[in-house]
Amino acid sequence: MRVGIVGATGAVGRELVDVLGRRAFPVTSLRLFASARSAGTTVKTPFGPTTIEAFSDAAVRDLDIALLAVSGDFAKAHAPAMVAAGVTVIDNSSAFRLQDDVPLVVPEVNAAAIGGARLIANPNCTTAILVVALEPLRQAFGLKRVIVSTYQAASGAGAEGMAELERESRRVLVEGVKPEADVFRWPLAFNVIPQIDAFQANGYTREEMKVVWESQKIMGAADLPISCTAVRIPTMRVHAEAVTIETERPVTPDAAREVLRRAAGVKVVDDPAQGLYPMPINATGQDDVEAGRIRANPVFGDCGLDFFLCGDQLLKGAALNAVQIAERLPAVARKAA
Ligand code: 2RA
Repeated sequence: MRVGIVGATGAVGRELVDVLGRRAFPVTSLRLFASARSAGTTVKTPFGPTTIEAFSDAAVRDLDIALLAVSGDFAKAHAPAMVAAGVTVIDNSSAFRLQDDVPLVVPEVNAAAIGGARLIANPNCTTAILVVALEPLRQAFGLKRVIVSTYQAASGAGAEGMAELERESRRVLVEGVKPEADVFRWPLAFNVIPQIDAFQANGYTREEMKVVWESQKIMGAADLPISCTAVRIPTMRVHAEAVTIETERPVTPDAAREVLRRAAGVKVVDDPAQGLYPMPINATGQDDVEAGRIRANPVFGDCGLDFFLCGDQLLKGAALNAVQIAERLPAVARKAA
């Protein structure tokens, strides 16, 4: 397949190159697109040295698959022309996620939604990490309600967010100076910020509402009540999520553990006596979402469960999920068969 990555120099773009390589995606040619500022630079890739090209609508017309790691506005402006030119587009932005005729896909949950679509949306990182664990529990026990609190890493704001956390930490520790924020609204080093994206009229942030709307769409559970509190914390690239569910049928921690052990994309790490539970330090660079601290929630009687998730925001939350979608495209799946 002739594959292109648009936004190739960002944190997700770079990760896409790696993921395509290590999953041996059937690439006949890989082209990397970025702004004119980065064009001309040659970078090493698993498919050989590749020179970054300036993006233009004409330049991407010959691709079979375009993986977009760009802003929503950029995706809205350019994805339709790519699709019209015959390119299959997998878009990492929020531009098309809630559009009825665009599948929003986490392959472990709703791969069938891809069908013959030529524009497929990759979910928000927080959503992807959540539903990969939530859907198997929903299938096994039913879900009545979901309450999530997130602990989101700097990488959610891209390479600039990661650089800002590093710079701020240095300023505090080495120079003893209170840092000033640029990418984030407030300094992130040695802080937590209970705001990710803009506030909505209902008092939730857009990030929190993305978790609600996107999870409902991916699981095909439009009426499932979900509440989310999204918080930025000073970690580098793993989002953690504390999840409480009320199930329709009784659930026990052992039964939930067994379901999650069998779930694709989930790794159960749950031996509190040994100090084993999901942590960003271990989930970094891992494809699977770690699940642990699985325990009964007494508020909901026999039907309550609490658990904790950690997932690499740049992998399952972005690049890995996008490549997993690409692997399920009919033309790619045919080649692999
Ligand atoms: C964040 N979920 O963590 C957003 C980015 N996709 O900021």
